[in-house]
Amino acid sequence: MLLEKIPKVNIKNYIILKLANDKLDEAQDNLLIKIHQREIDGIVISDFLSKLEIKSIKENIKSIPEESKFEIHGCGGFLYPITFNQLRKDDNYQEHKYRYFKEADIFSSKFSQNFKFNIELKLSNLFSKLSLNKKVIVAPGICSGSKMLPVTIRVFQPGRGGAFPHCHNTYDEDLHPEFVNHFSGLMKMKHQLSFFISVNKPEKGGELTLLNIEHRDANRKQSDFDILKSDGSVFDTTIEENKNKIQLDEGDLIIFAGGDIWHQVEDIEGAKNRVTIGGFGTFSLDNSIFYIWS
Ligand SMILES: O=C(O)CCC(=O)C(=O)O
Ligand SMILES: [Fe+2]
Repeated sequence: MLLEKIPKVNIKNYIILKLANDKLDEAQDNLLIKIHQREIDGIVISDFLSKLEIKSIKENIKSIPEESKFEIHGCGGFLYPITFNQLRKDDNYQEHKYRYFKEADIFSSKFSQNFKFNIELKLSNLFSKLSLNKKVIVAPGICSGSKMLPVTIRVFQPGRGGAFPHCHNTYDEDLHPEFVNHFSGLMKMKHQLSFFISVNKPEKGGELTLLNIEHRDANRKQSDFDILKSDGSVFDTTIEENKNKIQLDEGDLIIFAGGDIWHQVEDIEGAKNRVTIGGFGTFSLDNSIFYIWS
């Protein structure tokens, strides 16, 4: 199918294509490369997970042990397991690294089996289709023989502020050099893609907002909500004109240029939590593999 023929999500400043999961074979294009090279900005795959698969994840989330929940600063929610974002160059690095790989083992061997379907396999098949049959591999871990997590579960509570603005191209400044070296020897860390599936849709709010600003124009923040542009001015992330909001239905997956585009999660309203499951992906240095991790 020609790119121009694929329907788009209706937002102002970015091109996000929308494809139904059962129409994927018609796309016949390396859409992941097109996002990576920014010919397009993202894709929504509607009904990527069935109602039954969503139900099974929701059930499973209830059995997450309290001590394995990793609290997210600022939004009152938690992650399961701990994510690679916590492998930072701070005093907690060794502790977080130990916890990450221990939990990654448990997640792969026990927790994700309880889903009653293989989420890793489903994602690999999807990303392979979207890249004209590239090999899709969960990135190897830092310790020999270990593997990164393929996905993490993110639970955000209503009225706690969503997720602060960020873009993932800035991560090599925050992550521990051991980890940055490991990853940058394998893959193109800059311009990495983000993906997630909506598992529990909030009653209102909780949209993914793509801000009208990219890493090339601003590579750091001034405060939780303010992004400092390279020209010294401040980009206001709270005004509506600066936002492109995307709301997913349960079972839909989005993949977007989260390395380049500054983005945030809007505050959640109503009684329901916002639950997503997702990770990150990029090409190997020689472009032969699409690596995923979380
Ligand atoms: O809603 C989510 O799961 C995370 C959104 C995000 O910041 C990302 O996918 O990079
Ligand atoms: Fe993100």
